Parts: sequence; C-alpha cells; structure tokens
Amino acid sequence: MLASLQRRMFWAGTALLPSVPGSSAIAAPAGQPCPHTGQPCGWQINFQPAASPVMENIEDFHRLLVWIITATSLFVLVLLLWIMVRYNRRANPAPSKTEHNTLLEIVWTIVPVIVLVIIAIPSFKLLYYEADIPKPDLTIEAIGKQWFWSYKYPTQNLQFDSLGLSDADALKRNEPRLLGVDNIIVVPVNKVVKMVTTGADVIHSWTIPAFGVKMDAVPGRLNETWFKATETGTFYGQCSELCGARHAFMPIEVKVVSQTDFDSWLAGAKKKFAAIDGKTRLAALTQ
Ligand SMILES: [Cu+2]
Repeated sequence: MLASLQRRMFWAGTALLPSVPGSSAIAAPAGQPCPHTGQPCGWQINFQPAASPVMENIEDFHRLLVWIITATSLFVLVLLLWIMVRYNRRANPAPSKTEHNTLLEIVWTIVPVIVLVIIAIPSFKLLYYEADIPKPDLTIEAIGKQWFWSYKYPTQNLQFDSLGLSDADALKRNEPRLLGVDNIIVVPVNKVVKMVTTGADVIHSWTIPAFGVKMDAVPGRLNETWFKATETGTFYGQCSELCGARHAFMPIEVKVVSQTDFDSWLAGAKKKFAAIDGKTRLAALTQ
C-alpha cells in the first residue's frame, strides 16, 4: 500500500511535466482526454493508462480503495451532519448522560477490522503478484549512475548507456522534454522482461508508471522486478530516488516493438553500441 501511495505521489508530480513550455507536442490540450502515449499529460488526475498486467492489477486495487475511501468519508460526513443538526444545544437542550454502549463499542472496533481485512487480502495478492517473477523471456540490467542509466542485455551480450536529451535535442527528435533519451531500451511486446537494478554510486530508482514498475537501484545490491508490456509504443519514466544535482535529467524510455522488430534492432544495436562511453557524453552535455 505504501508503494502504491508513493507511485501516486510520483505520478501526481510527473503529471505537471508536459505543461512546461517547450515540452512535447504530443500532450493533450487542457480538457481533452489523454492520448495513449506512455507519458503524463496536461490536466491528468489519474494514472497513466495501464500497459502491463501488473499495472492493470494496481488499477483494480486502486478502484477498490477509491470505493472504500468514498464510502467511509460519506458515512463519517453523514454522522457529523446528523450530530450537528440533531444534537446541537438548541435542538437538544437536555443532553443524555449515557457514557458507554457495549454493542456500539464492539461494532466500531469490529467493522474497521473487517474493512482492513478486505483491503489486506487483495493488497497481499498484488504484492505477491509483483514480487513473484514469471519465467523471463528477456533479462535487462539497469545500472543507475550519476546521472544516466547503463543497460545490459546479458544473454544478448549487449551493453549501452542511456542519457537524457538536452532540450534542443528533445525538440529536434520530437521527444518529450525531460523524458526522452538518446539510446532507448527496446523490448518485445507480450514477453516477460525481468529487470535487474543496481546503483553504481548512490541509490537511484528505475520506474515506468504505465508498467506499474518501480525498483530502487542500490549500490552493492541486485534488485529484481518484471513487466510484460501488452502493447507496442513508447513508454517513459524517470529516476525516482533523489540522487544528486542532475537527478531530474536521467529519464527512462522504453520502446515496445514486435519480436521481429526487436530482433533486427538487436542486430543493429550490437554494432552501434560497440564503443560508447556515457561518462564522456555526460561531460560533453554538461560543459
Ligand atoms: Cu538517479
């Protein structure tokens, strides 16, 4: 539940991004429904549309919570109004001296317990669903560095660095500001991708909201999570653990393609990324 709350706070923050001048032309105008672009959009108040089974489950759980929260709030509101009207000094000049009501006390202890159990059961189911990684079709290692991501496809023997684009480059490539990267991670659609995260210097966090994935990248530790992208397209996230001066400039971009497109990307990527050094490029970017 805490993780879900953290996600919601994170998304509330990222929802503001496209309103920044010079940001993506893809974002919906105010009042228009959000296009399905795997990124936040203007005036968004809910999650980004789900693009993985984990995120669909998170949405279901969120809907259950919204019902419970709304019903509880309305019930308390009605009680308060009733007491204010029926038992104010004018309407009820001689107050009752009653102190205890055993039945009432049992009810107001038991009912919240039942509500918490109703929340706990799907909550634990969801936690297990997220934590129990199915047999992966592809494994990717994400290494958080100050301030870019390095990616390894260990089985495919591929490794490259992924840096956030400068504002000028983002405009040139029609990428959203602070979300687009130079070297995009590519994954096949409808395949289980296991993400292994670690940090090279400080704690970072690898996140794609549309996949319902957020995993800390901690130095000296390998964390694991998974996603199965259910549709093709481009999906964005950001480093979600305050990691220093350029924390806001190490976004994450994942392109989901068909298996055939993935295979041809892989063949090209092996040649392209033979000798690319993130540190050198970061220095050029921050000069
Ligand atoms: Cu970071």
